Amino acid sequence: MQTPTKPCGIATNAADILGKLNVESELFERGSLHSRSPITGEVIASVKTSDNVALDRAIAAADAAFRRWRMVPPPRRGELVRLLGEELRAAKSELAQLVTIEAGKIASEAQGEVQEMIDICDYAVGLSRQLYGLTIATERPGHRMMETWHPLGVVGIVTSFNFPVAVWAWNAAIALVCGDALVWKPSEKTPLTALATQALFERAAKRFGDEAPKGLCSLAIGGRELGEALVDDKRVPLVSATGSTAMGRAVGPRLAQRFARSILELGGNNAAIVCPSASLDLAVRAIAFSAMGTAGQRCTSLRRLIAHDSVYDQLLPRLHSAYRTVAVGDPREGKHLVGPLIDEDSYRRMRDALAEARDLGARVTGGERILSDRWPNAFYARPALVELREQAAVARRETFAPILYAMRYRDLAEAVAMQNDVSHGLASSIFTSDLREAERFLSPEGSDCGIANVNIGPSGAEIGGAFGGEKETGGGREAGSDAWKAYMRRATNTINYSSALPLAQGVQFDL
Ligand code: UN1
Repeated sequence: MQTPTKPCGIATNAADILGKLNVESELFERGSLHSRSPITGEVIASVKTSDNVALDRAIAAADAAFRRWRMVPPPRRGELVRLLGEELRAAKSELAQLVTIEAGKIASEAQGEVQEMIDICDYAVGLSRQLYGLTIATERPGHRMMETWHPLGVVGIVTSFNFPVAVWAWNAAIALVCGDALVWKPSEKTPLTALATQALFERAAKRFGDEAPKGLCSLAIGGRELGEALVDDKRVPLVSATGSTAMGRAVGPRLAQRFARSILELGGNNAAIVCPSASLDLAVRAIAFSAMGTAGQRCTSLRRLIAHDSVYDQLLPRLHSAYRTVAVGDPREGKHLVGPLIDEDSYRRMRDALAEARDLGARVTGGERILSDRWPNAFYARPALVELREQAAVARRETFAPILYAMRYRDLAEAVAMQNDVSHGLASSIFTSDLREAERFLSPEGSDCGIANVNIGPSGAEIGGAFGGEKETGGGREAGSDAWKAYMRRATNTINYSSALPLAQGVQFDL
């Protein structure tokens, strides 16, 4: 294993940023988890991991913190999140640089990720005054019935490398105003951004004062076993986990076994349908961003293009030209729109999928590895466009890389059936100027995904809506709308203000 001997430019930069954010250097200099930058493939830090004893302590502290935090009035809890938002605004540029260094995102997307954290904090501050329940009509005279939402407990948050900090924020900002405490296990591939985010939270908590109990939010850095210990801990009533479907398949039943709740945000195999009336100028731009952006490493990335027979031959040449010319390279350089894949495994999976498509006789362009002479341990690939005659197994599987499978359709029902004929159900889109087609796509017989868009691509959702998907995407919802309800428990209260005791359903029980 390569260890950081002499600091190179990028390592120094990561260390500088962590230093500025007051992360103690011993946390990232002498540990056993080697964080690599996908930009160069080199080790940039050696992070201290938590063992099960440390995790146990963190959960116990969070549980104790929860017992105090749940009694702090929600708008006061919102104030802590408002301060977190301020810290994030002040450190936006540094945290975004760290996202670039550790996850390989281009600067604009890394800043967008931090902006998403700020947005959810703002949203959660407003939400802290809107955690309402209903007042419900009762059949009994002199009675009132209502529901109350109470804090739930310690929430375990498991995040993935591709949105190393925003996904934490979607969960943390909402859970905190809901009165919960948190223990966060970030991806092993992105511990530095997690350390930085934790430091920003601690700054906010310090400014907030003693009302924020110690241990309210903590970080557990480690691998799969640590994640399993978090998932199995009875003191954790909810785990929100983002990652692969395989991970969700392991985590879901373990949580169900102990009747804990889960919010699962797993993979996606997202499609775009391009109809005869679509604006192709708009479609080309939207497809390029959602299929090539973030090097195809969003769970919402566009992976399948289903274009009408009458537009396919106009659309494909324009996409080929975009794929040929898109600038791939060091994400720190502003001219590049596509950065590296996260690691070698990811590149191998991309290469294998393309080989499988070639074996089927598909026309494959792109997909070559580049810049390996400059950075032998980094994995940059040209985005690949694959023209398929039919929706083969390779296209029905999620490969977390910039591969777009293009296929033709003749009528909309066929296109919608193709779009839905995959195991995932996260995001989808249709490009059309025909109102009937758009509405059919959004109707109950249309897209079966949690996100269905018209004239925009499937990726790049705002935080105001509930985010998540159906089928093997896991069914969880995070961020806006009423996703907050998953972080609280509901009590139905019936209050008798009369002096009689009428029983519901007309039951008589006279002593
Ligand atoms: C993810 O890839 O895990 O909708 C989240 C989007 C982003 C979030 C993606 N706002 O593309």
